[in-house]
Order: sequence, then structure tokens, then C-alpha cells
Amino acid sequence: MRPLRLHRLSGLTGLVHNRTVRLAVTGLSGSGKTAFITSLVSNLLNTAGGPGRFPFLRSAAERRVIGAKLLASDDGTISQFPVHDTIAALADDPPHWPPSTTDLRRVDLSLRFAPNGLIGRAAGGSAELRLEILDYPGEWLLDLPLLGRSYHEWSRAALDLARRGARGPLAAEWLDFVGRHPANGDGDAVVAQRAHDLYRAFLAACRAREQLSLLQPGRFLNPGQIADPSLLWFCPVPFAIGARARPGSLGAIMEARFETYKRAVVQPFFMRLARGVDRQIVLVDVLRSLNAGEAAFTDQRLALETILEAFRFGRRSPLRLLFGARIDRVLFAATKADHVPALQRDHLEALIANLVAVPTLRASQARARVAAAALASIRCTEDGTDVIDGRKVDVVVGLPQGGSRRIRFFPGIVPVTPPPTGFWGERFTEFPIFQPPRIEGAGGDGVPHINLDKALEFLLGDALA
Ligand SMILES: Nc1nc2c(ncn2[C@@H]2O[C@H](COP(=O)(O)OP(=O)(O)OP(=O)(O)O)[C@@H](O)[C@H]2O)c(=O)[nH]1
Ligand SMILES: [Mg+2]
Repeated sequence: MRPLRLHRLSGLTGLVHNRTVRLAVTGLSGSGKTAFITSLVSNLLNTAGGPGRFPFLRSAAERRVIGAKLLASDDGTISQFPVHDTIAALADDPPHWPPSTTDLRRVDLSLRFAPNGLIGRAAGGSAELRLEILDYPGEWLLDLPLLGRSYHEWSRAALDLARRGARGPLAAEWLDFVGRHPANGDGDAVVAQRAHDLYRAFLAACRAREQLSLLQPGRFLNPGQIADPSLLWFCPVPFAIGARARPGSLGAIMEARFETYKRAVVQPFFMRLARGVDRQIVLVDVLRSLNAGEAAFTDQRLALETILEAFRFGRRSPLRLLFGARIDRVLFAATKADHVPALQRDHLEALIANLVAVPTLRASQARARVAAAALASIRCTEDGTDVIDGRKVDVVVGLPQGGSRRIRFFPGIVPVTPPPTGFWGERFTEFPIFQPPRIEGAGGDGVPHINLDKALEFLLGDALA
């Protein structure tokens, strides 16, 4: 493989139908975005001259990819995605996972290929596909729905949610505090900050103890590089129905900060993230939430619906209206499918298809092509069998992170539809974090995966035809 050097786009003479595709990688924190981008880039760089690890990417299998290289981004406002570091993490001894993302990052890739159409062949030339991908902390995605809400609406919905189910006990201290400091009371900055701190601690507990997903605003858990931290010092407060915040009151301080946060932080972020996007992959770690139990599973589903509602496809899509995104292909993918053996991966694919039935319908009405898949960006296991209670069962075999021996892991049966209430009695066995496979220095011969090439064929096949 060629070394990972950055090139500027050089002379384009002689090329035919050059094109740029912006791929939106959408997923909550920990869903596998960084792993997906790392594996995608590393494997694409290995497709020049042959299929590499992408036999189901047609252009690669047909040996039509002539050259693949990283490009220096011409966008001075977004840092480069650290491809070298993420690949180096997999090449380390022992290999390890790249860390969780803390800021917006961008990677641009150029694929030069021989078009297979008549015109392309007749011209005898090559074409260039420029692929642009952004990576970001998954928590921030949940801020998108805030753009369409007033502070009063958001406060009401957030308080409602906080009083229910697994959240209730974790919210007690914050709810008690905001109950004792009414919204129409005097706007005291110290009280506002204390209320914010308690609310943020509540969000952190929802994540750490219950593995919940619908945690807003995103930057309360992952602030990134925010110039003025006081922008974040707000939280929902209870308002009397129909009441407006009196100028100078606690409610008014909170409302002003919420609106500034949306305007100064959320809007510019989505402007950069969603501008001109034409393809989208939505990554969902379904196995983790199944494993964590009913509350986590239901909450992940709610978070996903909230995001996809904001992504609503078609002409009236907020993303299109606000940022000019025209998404015409969407792939919903259940990630980390190497935690389960082959047959269960089919179940996983059926389950994700089922979970996104409504957005799928919406997208296809808007004439977008939609598909569902189960994939593993970085395959850490092999399929095997074991005998449990005298019965032969399918397992996956891999090395747990930090372990010295490979284990045979039986993950249980993945349901093909969202499990009914009774199912949750038999929880999955805790999923191990598997050590990623070790790859050669500069990317070697790519990264092992499951179905990444099929996903890419769906998302980009037409652009490489
Ligand atoms: N077995 C396995 N584990 C994976 C795979 N992809 C991701 N993981 C695990 O999931 C963790 C999170 O993956 P990331 O790619 O960092 O997730 P992310 O969406 O970028 O998360 P944020 O940066 O926090 O938004 C990794 O550290 C791995 O432990 C995969 O294909 N197989
Ligand atoms: Mg990440």
C-alpha cells in the first residue's frame, strides 16, 4: 500500500465526469463512527489495482480503481481527521481502539477510477470521485432537534422525560433544586449555574448508570473546544402553563442562554456538518442497548427517532431547508456485528430494518433509496462453535481487550423484532470489548471487516460506475 501522504488535487485534464460526494456518518456516541471511518479510509486506499478487502465494491472488484489517495482539505476551519493516529492505534502492539472523538474532524479522499459506461470507455479517460467525510462527537447529534424548539417547549419535554422511568431517581436532586427556585424568581447567576451543574450531573448519571442515550444538550457531556463555557450554564426549568419568562428572572436567564447556545454553537456546527450532504449512513449500536436492558433499548430508540425526525427526508426536511442537504441514499446499519455469529447477523439486520421502518418509509416517499445492514467496521472475531448443556451452538471467538487468551463467546439469540416486555427477563450476557486485530504499519493490507464493502457499494456504487 502507498504511504499515507497528503496530496493536493492535481491537474484534472483528461478526466471525465468528476464528482464530489459528501457522506454524513450519523451515530450516537460510541456507535462506531470513528472505527467506521478509519476502516473505510484504510481499505479504500488499498483498492487501487485490485479489490483489496472490498470484493463487494464493484469498481474495486472489476479493478477499475486506478488510484486512491488522501487529500489535504481546503477547508481551514475544520481539523483533519487523524487517519495516521487511528491506523497507528490498530498497528500498535498490542493494538488498541482509537479514543472517543472530542471535536469536528474532516477527511477527504480522492478515488481515480475507470468509468464502465460507454462514454467513459470511449473517452478512454479516468474519472475522479472526491469523497468528503466528517467525524464528530456523537453526543452533539442530539442538539439538532433543539434547533426547531423554543426554550419553553424543550423545558417541558425534558422535565416530563426526567420524571419518568429509570431517569426519575437520578433526577431527584436537580428536580428538587429547580422546584425550590421558581422560574419567575430573581435571576441569580449563582443559582442558574448550580441548577446547570445538577442537571449535567443527572445527564452523566443517566449515561453511566443506565446507559441511556437521549441526553440533551449534547455539549453538557462533551463540550469540545467552546470559547465561552458560560454559554452552557443553563438547564430546563418548570414554567407555569402559558407563562412567559419575566425579564430579569431565572427563567429569562436560562432562556437567553439556551437561545445563544443554539445560535452560536449548534447552528454553526450543523451548518458545517450537513452542508451539501448527499449520502448518509446511520450507525446504531443495537447490540449494546439490547445487552443493557429494556430502559436503555427503549431510550436508544427514542433518541434515534428524535434525530431522524430532525433529519426528516424530502423537500420539507429541516436539513434541506436549513443547510441545503439533499440526501438521496440512506443506509441504516447495526454496528459491531462481529459480536455475533453469522446467523445472528441476519437477525441483527432484520432488527435494525424493523427499528427504522418509519424513517425508511419517509425516506422512500421522498424518493431516497434506503437499505438496512449489519456490519462490523473492524472485525475482531471469527465464527466458531461450542457445546453448551450438551447442545452445539454458534459462537464468536476473539481476544478480550487486555486479556491473554481468546474466548469463545456465546451472545444469545438476537430478536428480529423489538423484544416484547417479557423478553427482558433473560438479559444477554455482558458483551466483552474485543481487542482489534493488529494491522501492518501504514495500513498494511487494510482492515478486516464485515459487510463494509456492501455498505459502500450501496452508498457510492453509482458514483463509481
Ligand atoms: N468488536 C467491535 N467493536 C467495535 C467496532 N467498532 C467500534 N467498536 C467498539 O466501539 C467503541 C466505540 O467506537 P467509536 O468508533 O469510537 O465510536 P464513535 O461513534 O466514534 O464514538 P464517539 O466518538 O464517542 O462519538 C470502540 O472503542 C470499540 O470498542 C467493530 O466493528 N467491532
Ligand atoms: Mg468517534
